[in-house]
Amino acid sequence: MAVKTILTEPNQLLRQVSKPVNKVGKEEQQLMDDMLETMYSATGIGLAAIQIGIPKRIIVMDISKEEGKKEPRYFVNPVIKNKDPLKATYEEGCLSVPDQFAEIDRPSKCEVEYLDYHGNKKLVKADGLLATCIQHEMDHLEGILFIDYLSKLKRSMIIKKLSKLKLNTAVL
Ligand code: GNR
Ligand code: NI
Repeated sequence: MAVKTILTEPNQLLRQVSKPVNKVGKEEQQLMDDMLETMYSATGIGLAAIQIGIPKRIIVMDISKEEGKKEPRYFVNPVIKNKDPLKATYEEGCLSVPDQFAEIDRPSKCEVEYLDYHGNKKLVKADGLLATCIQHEMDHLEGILFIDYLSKLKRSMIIKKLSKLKLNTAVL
């Protein structure tokens, strides 16, 4: 297992559409292990493979609240089967958009079909934070970030801030 570098906006890789996985094998499981370790070390609750530069349709997540109790979840080739017309608002953040937060509306519930860590087909009925997080992560698979739902002005201000931050860290 290894902690990988998380890509941050602006980065064209984050805009790539990720490719479906043919088979959940050793390589994919190793990737999921690395993603989980990377996510925990960054204290995130979810991570898509593209955030560490790998354009595969793989997501890891852990939304457990209890300190020290790990509940890792793995989603390979997730597909949304059903979205509730009712929307819910959450304050979202993203490890690829550091220190920026915004309230985002998304369907409050959804059903997602996916393959688990062992390649077994699963269906989850998600609501609350799980529903929000799955949809946030599935956006990453399409090259979409939560800031894309903001006004052009808000989005460009955030991207400008992050570009400056990158320039500063590059010269340090
Ligand atoms: O750590 C994260 N927290 C979070 C909070 C609200 C809505 C979505 C998220 S996902 C984010 C980690 C991340 O960037 N995943 O792609
Ligand atoms: Ni994110």
